[in-house]
Amino acid sequence: MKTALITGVTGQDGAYLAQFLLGKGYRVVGLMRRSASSDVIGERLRWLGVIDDVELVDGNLTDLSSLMRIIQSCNPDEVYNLAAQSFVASSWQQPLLTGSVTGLGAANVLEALRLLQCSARFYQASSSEMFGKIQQKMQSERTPFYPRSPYGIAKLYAHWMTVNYRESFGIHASSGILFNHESPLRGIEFVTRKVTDGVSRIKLGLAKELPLGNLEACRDWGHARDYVQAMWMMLQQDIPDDYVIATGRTTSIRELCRIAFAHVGLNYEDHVKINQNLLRPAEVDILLGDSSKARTTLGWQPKVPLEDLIREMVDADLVRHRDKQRS
Ligand code: NDP
Ligand code: GDR
Repeated sequence: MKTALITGVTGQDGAYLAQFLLGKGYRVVGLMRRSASSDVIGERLRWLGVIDDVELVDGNLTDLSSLMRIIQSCNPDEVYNLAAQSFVASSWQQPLLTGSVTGLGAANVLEALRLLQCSARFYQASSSEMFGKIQQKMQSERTPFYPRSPYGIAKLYAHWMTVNYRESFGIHASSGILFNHESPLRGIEFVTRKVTDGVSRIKLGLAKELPLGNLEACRDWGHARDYVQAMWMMLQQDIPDDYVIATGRTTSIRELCRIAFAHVGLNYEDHVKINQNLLRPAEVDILLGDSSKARTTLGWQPKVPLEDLIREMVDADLVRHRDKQRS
């Protein structure tokens, strides 16, 4: 039985990846940071029905000693580094923390593997935010980076550390440059979930308006369940490498709103209100990924179209709010 260690196991991707690896017969160890709200922190793992099957261990990405102890005791075959301060907007409010966790945190995991001479394969959760102010119409592994936020800059550091440790120390380290991926388990602060939650509250008469920022930004959105499979596929390759994971279709926030509101018979223009405070100091206007390398080499492809993803998210939020109303 293979052992996988997942940092960020309580997040959206961590939960889906844990479920996927358990399904493949892995022993899954999840690094969880201590929280005063420990009753809600495993909510996503609970939602997927896997919380009792994951071995949760106490640690923090900023604490090298905790990482070393955990790696030593669980002796993983694969390490997936998904933990991060992952909300771009917050990275301007907490730039140093974002650098410590999202950037240096990845270096801590790589250092722990190196110091312990652990031969585990390593996955780094890199991001399309590294492309930022795009230098090519479609972004691939060969597109130059131009990050536009402290988050994007921290991810770029972590990405190059992954490449560097692969080249310097022969670590089987791969970096997945994933474009936006969403699901009913997406954090409520991200725009897709904010919209689907807002739509369901408006539909149920719990709210009238939905405040949003820039409606013209475009993103390449896929389903998180499809994307965690790509992470695993990368670590099954003999040779570690970097891969863009994306759908190849880009859609505006405005169109996202139209689809989500229309699903419950509403017109977004009656409810969406622009709030200038939600605009970002520097925006990533458009992202569009070219994942042909992953499609050819890994045999990966996205399965869920955006319309189905948004409908699934709205339906899940309707159920959540109806359940809350009943209790
Ligand atoms: P989430 O924000 O849902 O999850 C982040 C996870 O990191 C949570 O489990 C969180 O724990 C944990 N974490 C935060 N700080 C620390 C810390 N100091 N020590 C240990 N754990 C910590 O992110 P996603 O699941 O959406 O994304 C997973 C990874 O992929 C992230 O690195 C993200 O930046 C990256 N990424 C995501 C994309 C997306 O579209 N979703 C696209 C490209 C990259 P807690 O529950 O305690 O907060
Ligand atoms: P992003 O995701 O920054 O792409 O990072 P987010 O959903 O936060 O923003 C996407 C776009 O929507 C615009 N927007 C708003 N965003 C939020 N959150 N709230 C709003 O009210 C709002 N109105 C408009 C934003 O300006 C932006 O253009 C996500 C994260 O998961 C990162 O961790 C990951 O690396 C990247 O995706 C790829």
